Amino acid sequence: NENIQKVSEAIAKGKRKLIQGIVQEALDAGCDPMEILNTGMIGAMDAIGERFKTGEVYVPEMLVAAKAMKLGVEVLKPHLASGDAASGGKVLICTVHGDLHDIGKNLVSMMIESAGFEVTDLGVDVPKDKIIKTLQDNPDIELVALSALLTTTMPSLEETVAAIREEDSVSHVKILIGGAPITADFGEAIGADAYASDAASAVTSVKELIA
Ligand code: B1M
Repeated sequence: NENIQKVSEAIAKGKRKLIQGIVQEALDAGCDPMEILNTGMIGAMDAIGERFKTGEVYVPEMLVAAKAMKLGVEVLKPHLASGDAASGGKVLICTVHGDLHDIGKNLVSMMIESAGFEVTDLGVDVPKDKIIKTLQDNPDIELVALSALLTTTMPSLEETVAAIREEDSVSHVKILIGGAPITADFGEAIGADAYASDAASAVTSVKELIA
């Protein structure tokens, strides 16, 4: 599809001024919002990640692509909301300590929120102590959603889960984890309640765990 292709190119080239118009055009042409997101945007991010790995592009290129994607998601957001609002349980979300990647976390947050849950987002690079303090200050939070995008921050994710489990006042809170290097096996090994591979399955997991 030509419109999706255009979205993909605009993300890959970091066209911050053009991306919103291009996404709107794709929507106007009748493209499925999930396809624009998955094929157009996430596909382009995967491609830029590959080019980074092979040394064809550097961190600044990843950064402008990320900025373009964020702008594009703003246009997509109202179209991604799922209709069936759920219980309204409370969820805490963040990217773990040492990790600055937030696009996936933001998508997960957005989808959980639009499914009817109340989401508190602590942002990126969040130390475990801050997570525990927030859970203690907000005893009605039923689930914490942790994102990690780097193999080097998987230990940080593991430490965060362990710290939550070891602190009696918050150990009952359900834990959902995800992010590109994370697997279901890893989740099981570190004692998380669930693993989700993408934003849509994160919503399914949250519903199963606390709705
Ligand atoms: Co970075 N980066 N990055 N980066 N970056 C990756 C992750 C990498 C795979 C690229 C590569 O080499 N191919 C690689 C990691 C390699 C590894 O660990 N094995 C990498 C690296 C190495 C780095 C640096 C170390 C580079 C450097 O400085 N030398 C550095 C680390 C900084 C840090 O965090 N301390 C770094 C920096 C950056 C930028 C800041 C420039 C930028 C991030 C900007 C931002 O987020 N605001 C960036 C980007 C953009 C990427 C890539 C290209 C794209 C990430 C992205 O946004 N994808 C990425 C390559 C790639 O992912 N293919 C890469 C789109 C997003 C929607 O997908 O986040 O996977 P994702 O989220 C998905 C799922 O994973 C899942 O749902 C989402 C939707 O489907 N999901 C969850 C995510 N969280 C979830 C939580 C859940 C459930 C599901 O429940 C709680």
